[in-house]
Parts: sequence; structure tokens; C-alpha cells
Amino acid sequence: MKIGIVLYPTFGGSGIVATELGKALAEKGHEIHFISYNHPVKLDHFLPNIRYHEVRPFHYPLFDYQPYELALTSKLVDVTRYENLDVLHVHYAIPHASAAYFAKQILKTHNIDIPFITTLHGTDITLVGKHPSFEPVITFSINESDAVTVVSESLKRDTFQHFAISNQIEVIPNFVKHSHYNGELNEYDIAKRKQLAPNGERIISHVSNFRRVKRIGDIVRVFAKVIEKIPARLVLAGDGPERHKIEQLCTELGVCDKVELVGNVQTASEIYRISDLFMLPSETESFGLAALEALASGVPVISSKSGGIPEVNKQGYSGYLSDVGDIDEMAENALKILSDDATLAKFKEQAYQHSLNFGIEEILPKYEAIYNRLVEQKTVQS
Ligand code: GMT
Repeated sequence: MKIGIVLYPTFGGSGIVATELGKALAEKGHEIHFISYNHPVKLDHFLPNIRYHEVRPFHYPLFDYQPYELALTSKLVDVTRYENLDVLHVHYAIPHASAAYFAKQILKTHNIDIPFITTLHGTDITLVGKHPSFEPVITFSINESDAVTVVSESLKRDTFQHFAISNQIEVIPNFVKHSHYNGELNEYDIAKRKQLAPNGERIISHVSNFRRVKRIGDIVRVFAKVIEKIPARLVLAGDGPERHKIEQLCTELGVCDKVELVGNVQTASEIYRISDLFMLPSETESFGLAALEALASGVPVISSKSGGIPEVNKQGYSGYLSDVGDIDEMAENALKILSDDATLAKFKEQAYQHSLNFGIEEILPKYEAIYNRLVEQKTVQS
């Protein structure tokens, strides 16, 4: 099948899920066309069955804001016509779902019927999408999608709560490709651990795009409590608007020498592999892909219990969950896991076992079933 995948090309979870999905589909023999404004960060060049199409908005001095959505719509029309796509799959509603709808209408005038699937990921519903500047367009484009999927039961509830939805919504959880994450530590990992924690300190980590919703300040505060009891180091990977505040907080709490802000990393698996504990205390999180990646690397997770995180992290098994902002309980739970080697080893194994519920082998056929259904419906109608 020829599938167009529209995505954000950045380090955000929706872009990573879309990229990994496309790569796995290509490995199964589908022809995948990624469409975005930049080459997706997690997409290698020259992979078989994969092509990348760049959306290049037209710059004109009249425009204070470049009309990206129109350029994307035109690109979708163009790629669908010239590559004979069977189906479009857009990840993150804004502005991808409405661009796909518009492209579909234009293509009808060329006697082409292209179905599109919208996968909702999180803030396209919970934070940004419900804002009055987007809400009518998001409601309309969800209802007009030929299929809609969400990454958790929690996001499905939020979607029905915030929008007047008349369409069906199917839950397809995010996934991991375990071969990316497990395996013995190599020489490089061991050297890295030694560099970060020269005296065998426990390593606590976090990976994100440093937005306020991630509550990274809570991580630093929990860490400050943990090191009152046991030696540990904190590795914060990623970058974004909160970084400066986090640096200030580390200074205030006097923990800067034990906190490593490593910036954006190309492969977050390098961080998980050397970690003993991962933290995700987010205000809201439709799924928490980073937590799943940590679990797949055998790293237990201390998280908040908001949104879809309880569908990913299992209380007392793969880690612990607390109310948002409950720093004291998070620190107690971190210490429960980290204080002795046997408990840590048990949680590491359980974390990995739990992640097996989210292997790509389980999830990929669910998307393929939707593509097949839409293409069959199209054939019946024509
Ligand atoms: O929605 C966002 O904030 C961005 C989005 C992304 O592109 O990273 O993250 C969301 O989608 C991820 C992949 O499905 C989920 O793992 C994240 O939990 C979700 N973020 C939020 O809900 C805050």
C-alpha cells in the first residue's frame, strides 16, 4: 500500500511515533511517503520503500505569518496525485487534519478519492486544540476524518469531553521497537556511566522538550530530597522554554554539581540505557512515550498519575505514580526503588516485562487494519 504520513519532524513524541510507524510499515513492504517541513529527526536517509517530501511555504513580504497549512495542503494534493497514494495518515490534528480534509476535497475535483486517518496525540486536544482559535476547525476535521485514533483511553475521554464529536474514535496505544532499547551495556555506556556517576551513584533521568507541562522543577526538587539519603546524579536531556528556570532552581537548591543538563540528544536510548530511574511528573500527558521508552530499556518510572500515564506505568510494578506535584511521595517512592540493589534489579526487570505489552509487533497490525478497511470501502464505493 502507498501511505502518506504527515508529521512534526521534531523530537516530540508524535513525530517519533509517526516516524517509527512509517519505518516499520516500510520494512513490511508498504511504500511510505513522509510529508513535513523538515526531514524527520529520527529518519535515516536512503531507507528502502521510504521517501520524504518537504513542504516549503512561500515567503512573501505581505505575510507576517507564513501560510504553512496552505503549503501543506498543496503538497498533499501534489504527492497524492503523483505518487498515487492510497491513504493519508496525519499525526497531530493541528494543522494536519484540516489540511488533509482540504486536500481531499481538492483531489475530488481530479476524480481522486483519498481517505485520511487522523491520530490525535495530546495537546492537539488537551491544551492547544480546545482553545477558541482552533476548536471549530479541530471539531470539524475530526468529524470529517475517515478514521480517528487516539493514543490512550484517557485522550479518548478528553476528546469527547472537549469537542462535539460525532465520529468513532479508536484507541491504539503508542509502541516501542524493543530492539532499539534493550541489550547489554556496551563499552561506551559503561564509560558514560563512569563519567556521570564516578563513584557508582544512582542515575536518575528525564528526557523531554522542557515545556512547563513537564514540571521539570518537580524532578529537581525530588532529586534534592533523594540525595539527602543516597548518592545520586540527575541527567536532564532535551531543551526548551523551561531550561533557564531549571538552571536557576538547581542553583537555588545547591545541586548544580550533581545535575547534568545534556541538551537535545539524537538517541534518547543512550540516556535510558545508563539510567536507574526515569521521572515523568507531568501536569498532563496523554500517554508519556518517554516513560514507555524508559520501561523498554529496563528503567522503572516515577511519574504523576495524570492523563494516560496510568495506562503506561503500573503502580508498584513498573514504578510508582503520585498526584501531580506530590514531591514528598515521589521522593519516598524513588528511594524505595533505589535504596538497595535487589529491589532495583526487581523493578528493572518488571519495568521491561511491562513494556512488552507495547511492542510494535502488537500495534502495527491495528493501523494496517484501518488502512485496509478504508481502502476496501473506497473500492466498494467507486
Ligand atoms: O501533545 C504534545 O504536547 C506534543 C506531543 C508530541 O508531539 O510530543 O506529545 C504528545 O504525544 C506523545 C506521543 O503520542 C505522547 O506520548 C505525549 O504524552 C503527548 N504529550 C502530552 O499529552 C503533553
